[in-house]
Amino acid sequence: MRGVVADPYAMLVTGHDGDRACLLLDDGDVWTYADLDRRSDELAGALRACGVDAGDRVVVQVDKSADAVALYLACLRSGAVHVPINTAYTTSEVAGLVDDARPSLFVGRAGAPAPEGVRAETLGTGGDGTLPGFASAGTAPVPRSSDDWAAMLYTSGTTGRPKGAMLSCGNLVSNARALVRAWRFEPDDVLVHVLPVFHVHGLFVALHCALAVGAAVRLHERFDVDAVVADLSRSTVLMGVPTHYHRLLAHPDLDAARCAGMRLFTSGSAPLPAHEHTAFAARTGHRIVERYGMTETMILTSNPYDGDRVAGTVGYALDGIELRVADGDGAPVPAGTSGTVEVRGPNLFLGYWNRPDATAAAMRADGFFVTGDVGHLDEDGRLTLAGRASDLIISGGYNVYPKEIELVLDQAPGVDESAVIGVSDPDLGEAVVAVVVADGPLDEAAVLDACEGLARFKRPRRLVVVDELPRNAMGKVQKAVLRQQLG
Ligand code: MLC
Ligand code: AMP
Repeated sequence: MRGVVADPYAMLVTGHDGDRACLLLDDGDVWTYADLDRRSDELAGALRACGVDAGDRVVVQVDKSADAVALYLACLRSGAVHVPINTAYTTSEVAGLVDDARPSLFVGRAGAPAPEGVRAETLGTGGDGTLPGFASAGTAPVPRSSDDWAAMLYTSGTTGRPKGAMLSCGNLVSNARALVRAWRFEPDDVLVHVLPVFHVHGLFVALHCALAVGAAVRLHERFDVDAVVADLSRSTVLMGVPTHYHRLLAHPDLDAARCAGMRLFTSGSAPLPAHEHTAFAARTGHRIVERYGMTETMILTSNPYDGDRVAGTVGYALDGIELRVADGDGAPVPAGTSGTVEVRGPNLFLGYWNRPDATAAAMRADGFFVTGDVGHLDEDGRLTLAGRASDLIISGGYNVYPKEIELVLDQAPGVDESAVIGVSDPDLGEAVVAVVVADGPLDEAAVLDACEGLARFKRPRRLVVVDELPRNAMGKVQKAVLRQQLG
């Protein structure tokens, strides 16, 4: 693939008629494709003025806005590496990521504390940012090929230490093309965009599918269920996590008439409960297309656009992606047998930043990546996921790594040891619960205070004190037992 032209910026922006509507904003403002190109050009000029060269990393922690989209595109345009991070991360979490990424520039929110040791600017929502603006920078887009590094998204492992997954221009372009084909995107589509733009789902899957065909995006700055229901009658596509569908189903105005112009609802990032799939179909007449993806691999499988959309399954491998379910040695297991999902194709990331050990540990000799997800294939290649090899918690579509929280809890006053698990939650899918063994009198408020350095979505919703943690013969904490007891 080396040297093959793969230009995400051209695919997303300049490949379309500049007069077409591109971003439809909450305040009624409309950005055309020409507007988006102009603003991305200005921001590319600003990046250059801040000393950012091609290949440099730009860590971005900004609120969702049209400018945030343009800043991502400015990175693509100037050959810089876009490193978006969760807006919920605390100062200490941001410092850790900046330390790891070693960016040339950090772009944060106006008024938010800046990390140390790096040039820091802000992107304002109303022209109040410090990132220098240029009327027209006239920066020619840097030519890109498929192996060029485009973006880095942080994801953790069982150690709880975040790793930067390096994604290439080829990853972005090939996955967008495969999804556009699979989901039949057309220029007349109008996508309701409710996802954050710091994860694969909102940034690449949702945004790319629409922009790759010159369609329009209704950019919701946050998920407001009333605003989303109102938009359904003037849009064609919605992509969400299961929590979004759970909240839509609780809305009294969700019905088939309102969804008459919609042609596609997709769900992913976490398992969609089969009963919600059924309830949504009964209410709206639409069967949600559930798909499966991962930061390191982009989207891997999808239920079919035509054909059976089976609740509780994640469908078939996308065009060009090889998928197998294998045993512990990477040998494929027969259909119907459970194993680990492994994948190979143009969607596969470049590796973990500065972590050749972690990259090697996740790869088979024949180039397959071991996802860590457990499932089985049917005779006809349809994948059903059954769980994960690791004890990763997915809460509202955000990944929470128990180890990271356990390390904090173990330092809290009065805590001897801890185990963090996800318990079933109707809204979030899984909610974070901390199980602790005390080594003296335990002040629960003090224990929760010790978690202040963690983003709020990671903090335990419940604290359970036990005399001892259940362990197997090897001494390993049996989280499945805890989940069963507390779920
Ligand atoms: C917010 N809160 C959460 C939470 N999101 N708590 C647990 N889990 C979550 N996911 C908490 C906040 O800390 C706050 O708590 C309170 O809820 C209200 O915050 P909010 O910002 O107003 O929440 P809300 O808008 O309701 O957010 C819920 C949500 C959001 C579902 C809209 O979590 C979301 O956008 N999730 C999508 C995640 C996503 O894009 N995942 C894709 C990963 S990519 P407090 O204590 O302050 O009151 C990937 C690959 C693939 O996995 O396949 O797609
Ligand atoms: P992330 O590391 O944030 O990219 O999260 C990827 C993980 O989300 C995958 O490894 C799966 O465990 C999970 N995931 C994504 N889509 C689905 C889905 N449709 N059903 C079940 N799990 C999913």
